[in-house]
Amino acid sequence: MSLLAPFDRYPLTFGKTVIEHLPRLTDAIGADVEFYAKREDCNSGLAFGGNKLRKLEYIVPDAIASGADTLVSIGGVQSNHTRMVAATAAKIGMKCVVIQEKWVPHYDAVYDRVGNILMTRLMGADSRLVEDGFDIGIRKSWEDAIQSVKDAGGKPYPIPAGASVHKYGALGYVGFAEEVAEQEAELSVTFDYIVVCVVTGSTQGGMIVGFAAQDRADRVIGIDASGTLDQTRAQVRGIVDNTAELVGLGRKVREDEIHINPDYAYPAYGVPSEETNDAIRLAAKTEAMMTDPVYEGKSMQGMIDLARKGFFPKGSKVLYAHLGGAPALNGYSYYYKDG
Ligand code: 5PA
Repeated sequence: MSLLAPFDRYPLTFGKTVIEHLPRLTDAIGADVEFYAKREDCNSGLAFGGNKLRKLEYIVPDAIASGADTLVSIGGVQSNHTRMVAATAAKIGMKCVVIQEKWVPHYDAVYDRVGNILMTRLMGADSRLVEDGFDIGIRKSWEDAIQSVKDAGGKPYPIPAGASVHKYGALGYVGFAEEVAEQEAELSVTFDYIVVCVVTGSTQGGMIVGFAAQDRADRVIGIDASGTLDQTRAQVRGIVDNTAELVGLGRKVREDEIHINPDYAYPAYGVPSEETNDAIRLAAKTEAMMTDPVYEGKSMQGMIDLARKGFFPKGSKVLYAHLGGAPALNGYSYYYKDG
């Protein structure tokens, strides 16, 4: 039985996400390892979708039950998460306030006009730009936004960065693990590893709890894109413990089941390295699969590099969790003007 049976879910996605074989990327990597992608980036018709919608499906019932009229959240200028909160608010008929902090030292001329923030504004969210730098924790600017909704006579429903340190934030990705097991049976494949980008932690945290129920959480390879490893790891640990308790996993997840690789977050959160850009180009040229310079490009880079270094034993099947994020590419046009 599903660990999620006791929880309400408000559908925002199309249903099970496609698992796609990546034969040309597999050949180009040339490591005798077979690559597949689970396309969380194509999971919905709501404003280009992505991982946050799978999380928000388990948060919306609580938001509606609370009697709130405004979703309040936070992210960077090109946050995918705030785009998805704005989309959810539009879809369920609530108002939306999002704080967008200067998380990234990046100065493309139209960075605050295109991609995610453009869609966020189009969907009617009140998007407030503030100067604070990168931090995945609870921020004063977010608390001020919550207060401002109350002061105006509204009823806010707070959603933290990445929907991560929310009681129900990781349930969606517990469901991901169950879905993978069902699809493995349908497709007659077994994946030896799952590669996933990690920043605020509830995507990987949920997966760890879901795969722990199948005794293979140690096969979830998190690739850090935050550059603040200790804080991210502590946040994942907390999310795993709370979620394991919430779903009744029945045991504590061990430290060796939480795998986060810090080697690909350089030079900084939101700034791609030359190797990140090469990985983005390779996935685009071989599979027409778009990855972004903030998140998925870094996990793609990590997956390619780990494969070439022999981290995955020969013959392994590796599932890349593609979490979305491509709209941010528009904010980085200078890097890709020549492809
Ligand atoms: C994000 C997050 P977690 O935050 O759950 O660890 O997921 C990392 C991640 N891939 C991976 C994409 C495309 C993402 O958008 N994005 C944040 C945002 O504000 O968009 C929460 C940071």
